Amino acid sequence: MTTDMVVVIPAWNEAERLDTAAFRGFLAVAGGARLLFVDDGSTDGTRAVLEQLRNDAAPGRVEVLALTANGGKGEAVRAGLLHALRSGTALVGFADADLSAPLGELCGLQAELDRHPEAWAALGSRVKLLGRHVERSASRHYLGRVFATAASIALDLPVYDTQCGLKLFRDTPALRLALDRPFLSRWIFDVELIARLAAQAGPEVGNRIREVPLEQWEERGSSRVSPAAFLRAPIELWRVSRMHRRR
Ligand SMILES: Nc1nc2c(ncn2[C@@H]2O[C@H](COP(=O)(O)OP(=O)(O)OP(=O)(O)O)[C@@H](O)[C@H]2O)c(=O)[nH]1
Ligand SMILES: [Mg+2]
Repeated sequence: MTTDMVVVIPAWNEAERLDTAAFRGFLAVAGGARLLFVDDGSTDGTRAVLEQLRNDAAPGRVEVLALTANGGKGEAVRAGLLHALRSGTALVGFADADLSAPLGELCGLQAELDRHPEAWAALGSRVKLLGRHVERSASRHYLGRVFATAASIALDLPVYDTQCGLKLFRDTPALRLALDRPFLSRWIFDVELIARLAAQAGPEVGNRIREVPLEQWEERGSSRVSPAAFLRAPIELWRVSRMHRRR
């Protein structure tokens, strides 16, 4: 794996479930890749757990960005990606703190970017294929598929899984432009990010944004998406698609 990668991990009240051993294991095998945790205004012991992880790691391998107020996953990821880009890195990605997708899956995403030098982004995709280990409860799988299909129609793009929590990007002017203003929504920011990149890619979109089926994805614990956020998602999707079509 390249040494020139920063992985942003948004963390909101993750003290109980954060698998620090797994993060240490990743750092041990991942060359010089760095982890940037964004504490999204947690009110539990997340900050202390993250600072301990940082202090135990080799200098510079783990950084903690602490946001004073909870702003939602989208803004936490955006703040982290911008911070990482400012620090200078060839590749920047994000992953969920629950490690539903093990960080080793980043190898597959990086290999895809290596194979396709013209690509801006490699998006993990949770496809239940024989021989892969993609485990989600039936309800989350089917609700997720309904939303993903609606998102694909809204974007007018054959994208299979907009919401997968593992994504990797090259540092490009397109990415920087896509991150230069806040997202409209807390939970479907992935759709907005893809829309912003797609608008810049035009007919080249399939070469610029590539999806990679993950080898492994395992649902961890209960979802943090509140019922209210779930009900808001169709309205947010409509707003995003309206803005996307206007561009
Ligand atoms: N729920 C929630 N998560 C946040 C927030 N800010 C950052 N996060 C982080 O966003 C990531 C996604 O949260 P998860 O609880 O894994 O989401 P989930 O419901 O399991 O979603 P899937 O795993 O995609 O099915 C985690 O790393 C959270 O810590 C926030 O305000 N609310
Ligand atoms: Mg999760």
